[in-house]
Amino acid sequence: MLSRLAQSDLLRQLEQADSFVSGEQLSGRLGVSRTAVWKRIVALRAAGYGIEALPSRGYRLVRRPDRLAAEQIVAGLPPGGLVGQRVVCLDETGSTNVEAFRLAEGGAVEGTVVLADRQTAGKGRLGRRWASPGGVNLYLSLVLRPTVPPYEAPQLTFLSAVAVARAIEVETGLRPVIKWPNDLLLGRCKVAGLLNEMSAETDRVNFVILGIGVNVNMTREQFPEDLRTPATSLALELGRQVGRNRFAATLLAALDGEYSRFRVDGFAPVRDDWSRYCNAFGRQVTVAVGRQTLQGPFAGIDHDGALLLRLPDGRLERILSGDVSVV
Ligand code: BT5
Repeated sequence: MLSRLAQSDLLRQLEQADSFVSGEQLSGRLGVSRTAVWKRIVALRAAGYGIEALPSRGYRLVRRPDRLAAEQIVAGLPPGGLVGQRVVCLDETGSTNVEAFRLAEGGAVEGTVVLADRQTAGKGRLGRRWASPGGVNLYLSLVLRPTVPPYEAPQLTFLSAVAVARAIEVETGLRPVIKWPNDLLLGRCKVAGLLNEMSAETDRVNFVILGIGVNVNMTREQFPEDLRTPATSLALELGRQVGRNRFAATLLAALDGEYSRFRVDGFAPVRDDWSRYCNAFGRQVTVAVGRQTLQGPFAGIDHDGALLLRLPDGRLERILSGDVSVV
């Protein structure tokens, strides 16, 4: 069995070439024999790639499979990043968060990413479900091992929200809005959700799992009927399909950029970026916190990610978790 890395090296060469690349050029660039190049071509074809081979001219990529493919995602990543050092792509799993948690407990390196084509028990927050049909969306979980105290770990939710918003903008030109703390909306409809989980001791984080679900090509009929908020997908908004592997690579690159900046400069720049995607400033919001409902103008987020709500008596209330709706 050929390694994914070997396959993605070859794929990168084929992707970068406009036309045919000779077997000799490929073997030179990859530093392997022509027989080894041929074996990789065979493996890529088995994975669904259409690769034309002409004895006089070499090889040419003519078709990419529509399935989620680790080698295609890795080939789309800038080299040297931390996020995506290991990419695990599954056809089906209960929840990528559960799978990533298991890998992290077993010592998976920081930057490990688990994706699944479909989830049979996709998790939302507070025991809610995330609709996860196959063949259309992204369900992705990233293992991070930040050296921050546990109370700062929720800051990473903001980091992932900014990365998803950025990836949507770059890949589609659409302008997403972030709703505190973990929803991404297009118009008033939810297009992505985040579920971050953590393993920690009293004073240190062992690891954080950033769980991200993006509705990429989901059709109207695939949404459950009993949604809490109206929902949409990138394809429904654009009127065309969006390549999942390419979107995943753009998202992982954005996560990598945000995380490396977070490690150097801390939360402040993340908070600034997050604020630019948030349209709730000054608007009346209600926040359901447990059984209590609070209402007031949205006054931003605090240095640690807490939502700031101006109460009728003028006090600023800090809220660490809850469900927000803009009135
Ligand atoms: C979330 O929860 O928004 C977090 C969703 C996180 C999903 C990812 S997928 C990869 C990783 N692995 C997992 O198992 N989970 C993460 P919450 O704010 O609680 O929203 C859940 C609510 O959104 C549900 O109760 C539904 O009303 C609605 N919903 C369910 N599926 C949806 C979908 N695909 N698109 C939009 N809304 C949905």
